Parts: sequence; structure tokens; C-alpha cells
Amino acid sequence: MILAHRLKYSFDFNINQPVSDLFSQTDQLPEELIKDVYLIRSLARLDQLQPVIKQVITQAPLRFMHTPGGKRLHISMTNCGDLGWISEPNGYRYAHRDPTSGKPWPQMPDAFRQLARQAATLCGFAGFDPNACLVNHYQAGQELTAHQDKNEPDLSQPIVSVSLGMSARFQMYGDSRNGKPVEVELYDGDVMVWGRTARLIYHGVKTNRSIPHPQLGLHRFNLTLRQV
Ligand code: MD3
Ligand code: FE
Repeated sequence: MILAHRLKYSFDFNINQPVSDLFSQTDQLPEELIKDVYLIRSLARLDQLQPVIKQVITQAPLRFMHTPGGKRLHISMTNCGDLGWISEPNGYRYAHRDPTSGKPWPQMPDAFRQLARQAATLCGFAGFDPNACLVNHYQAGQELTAHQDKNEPDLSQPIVSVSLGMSARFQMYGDSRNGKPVEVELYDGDVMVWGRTARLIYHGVKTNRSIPHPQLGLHRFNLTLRQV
């Protein structure tokens, strides 16, 4: 298992890299932020993934879902893969079809699958094969309130999360929302992997209001890839 050198940001970009490469920095090692939570900086490439995301959201448009309590979620979402996470008046669940269109979710793009498998493998989770991808879209100031992802059928598999565009502050609590979170700033291309004991911790996201990303401006996409 590859472990945890404390790597902050690295500025040694390889300028000779072929543009066709899927991964921007295959030499980045995972850093273990807290138990079973790994961060790999700059693994994903926005130039590669942006057209793929565009294709997904053309087929299954971003939408604001509502909580079972009737509140509108703060960020818009969609899904791709065999199963998609949805929030409805009668609860949260994974569904085979987009409730807006009645159609199956768009196929899991190969670029998403390969990236997630690569990230998981680097963190010691060989054999991960995601079949569900939640696409979250944040605009400046929008945030994801601290929560647990509880309705997960299989906790033996990791979750891979890919940050694209504007940066965000990610907050990790423990098994309650009390106390001070461990915080990390996530930049475009950063990938996190959550395993085992970290699957039930409280976590939240706060976006920056003022620092636009050169390509995406004040937009952030997060891909959450799961095997469900
Ligand atoms: C930790 N999304 O959609 S995924 C979410 O930036 C969510 O949009 C974050 O939290 C975002 O639920 C990043 C990070 C993540 C996802 C699932 C987890 C962290 C997790 C499940 C258990 C523990
Ligand atoms: Fe979550």
C-alpha cells in the first residue's frame, strides 16, 4: 500500500507531458489527511473532464433536489452510471432512472471510471469499480451543510471524489457535527478517496466567494464515484 508522504502542492509540472494523457500527475502520492481519508493533489484534468461533464449534464440536466423535509438543497446535482443518488419527499435513495425525464442516467463515462479506479488503486483499494457518479455543481458562496452519507449499502468499497474548477474548503468532522473540523482546501484536479472507517463521518463543503478559476470562473464541479 502506498502511503502518505505529506505533500503540499507541487509546482513541478511536467511541461513535456502529452495532452492526451488522462492523468496530470501520475507521480503524486496520496496524503492521508485523517484516518482512511486520502488526498491526491492534481490527479484529474479539467481539460479532459469538462467536455465529458458537459455531455452528461446535457443528457441529465443539473437540478435542485428537495430534502424529505421539503427544503431545496443548496447546490444543484445530477448523476451518471447505473445508479444515481436522488432526494425525494419520501427519502434519499439510489435510482436507476432520472426522475425528471424517466430515462436511465447517462452512461458512466470511461474517463470518470478510469480516473476513479486509478485514484482508488493508488490508495490501496484495488478492484474498485464505480457504477454510480453524483455530479455536484457549486456556484460562488453555495455550500453543502455538514452531513453524513448514511444510506450506503456497501461500506467495504471506498468513495472517490474529484474536485474541478473553483476551490472549496472541505471540512471533516467525526461521528458528530460538534467540535472543530479538520479542514482542507481543495483545488481543481484534487482527488480524495474515503475508505472503511471514514465512510460515516460528518463532512461539509464551503466555497470561496471571490477567487474565480481561470477556465470555470466561479463554478465548481465535484464528482462522487461509488460502487453501490
Ligand atoms: C465522506 N460531496 O455529495 S464528496 C456529497 O464536494 C458530498 O460535493 C462533496 O459530500 C462535494 O455527499 C465531496 C466527499 C465525500 C463523499 C461521500 C462521503 C465524503 C464522504 C461519504 C462518507 C464520508
Ligand atoms: Fe457527502
